[in-house]
Amino acid sequence: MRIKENRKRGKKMRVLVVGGTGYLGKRIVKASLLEGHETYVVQRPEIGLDIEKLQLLLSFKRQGAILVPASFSDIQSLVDAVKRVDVVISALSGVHFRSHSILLQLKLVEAIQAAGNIKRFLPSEYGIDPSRMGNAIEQGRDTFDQKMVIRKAIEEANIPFTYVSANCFAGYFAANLSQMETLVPPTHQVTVYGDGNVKVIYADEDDIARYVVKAATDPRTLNKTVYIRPPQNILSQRELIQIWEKLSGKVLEKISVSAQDFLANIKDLDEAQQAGAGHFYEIFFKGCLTNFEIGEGAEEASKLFPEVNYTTMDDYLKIFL
Ligand code: NDP
Ligand code: GO6
Repeated sequence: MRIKENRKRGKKMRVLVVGGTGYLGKRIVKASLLEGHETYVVQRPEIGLDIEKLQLLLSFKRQGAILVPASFSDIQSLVDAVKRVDVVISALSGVHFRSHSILLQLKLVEAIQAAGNIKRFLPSEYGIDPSRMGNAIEQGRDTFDQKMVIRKAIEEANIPFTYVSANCFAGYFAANLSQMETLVPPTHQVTVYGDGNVKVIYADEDDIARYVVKAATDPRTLNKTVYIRPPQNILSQRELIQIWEKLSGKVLEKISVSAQDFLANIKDLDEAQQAGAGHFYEIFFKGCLTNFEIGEGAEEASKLFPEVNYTTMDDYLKIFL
């Protein structure tokens, strides 16, 4: 029903999701179907015997998505896929933790340029705004540098774009009260970064996906950056901890770590964790998510799309009770 209503509003677009079986990508596919867009999802032959990915793709198909065979080792297959749609949303993997995506994304940009028909491209960003990270510490810098390489390729090819800065995914940063190397709330002690009063921004991944799809098809976001800053989710780490303490009825022991000690401890971590720690440092000590105003050439998602009833961290954390 909802899908039909949206179609009647006449905003129907053909949307291709690349990386559609990934952590964020699957949510983008669902959000696109919910918006009533004709939703295309890349099906890579390389998934081979990955039955979970295949089953997910088939469930998308059952919900009305169109599966498009394409491979990053066959640029023509990407061009053919891109030619079938108006909008391309990339949700390819980030650099650390999983697999290296910069070369893949550059191939995608090349295919979009060759196809010449795309009205909007969203590269896989969805985090810290890489254009503001010129002074980031060495650990984790790659993430930003590589995303800037992709931006440059997009802009040089004159491809219409939207960049989405989604801030902290709740699953990686809120569920754990912003603790590293765990994804669930701590039960006794919590590490507090510095004084714990630096403002950060958390967002539920399903909400992020909805904002992404809306931004991808909205004329107001053409060639702009969209920041996802839901007002109630702009919180300090201490405020987040307080929300959990109130919900759980238990007070946690707070152990404060200074910037100096945090940096010193990074050196003992493996490479992926070092990158993660570098990101935590920029977010929780340097305040990179909130130390600027959204100015000219940018928009804020919850203002643009007030119809999205975003999840507050109070509601988000209830699942862990
Ligand atoms: P995933 O690691 O889940 O990967 C997404 C997709 O990338 C996969 O499903 C796959 O597509 C594709 N992919 C991975 N490796 C290859 C390969 N070798 N060849 C072809 N395709 C490949 O990504 P995430 O959802 O975790 O990340 C998406 C974006 O979100 C990234 O830009 C990341 O930086 C950002 N992010 C931001 C966070 C935040 O807190 N702000 C947290 C986590 C990520 P297929 O579906 O075709 O198999
Ligand atoms: C998420 C993480 C969580 C790392 C971004 C190590 C790009 C971004 C907010 O993949 O490294 O424990 O902006 O021990 O622009 C990872 C990365 C978070 C998850 C950050 C990310 C955030 C990527 C960890 C950990 C929970």
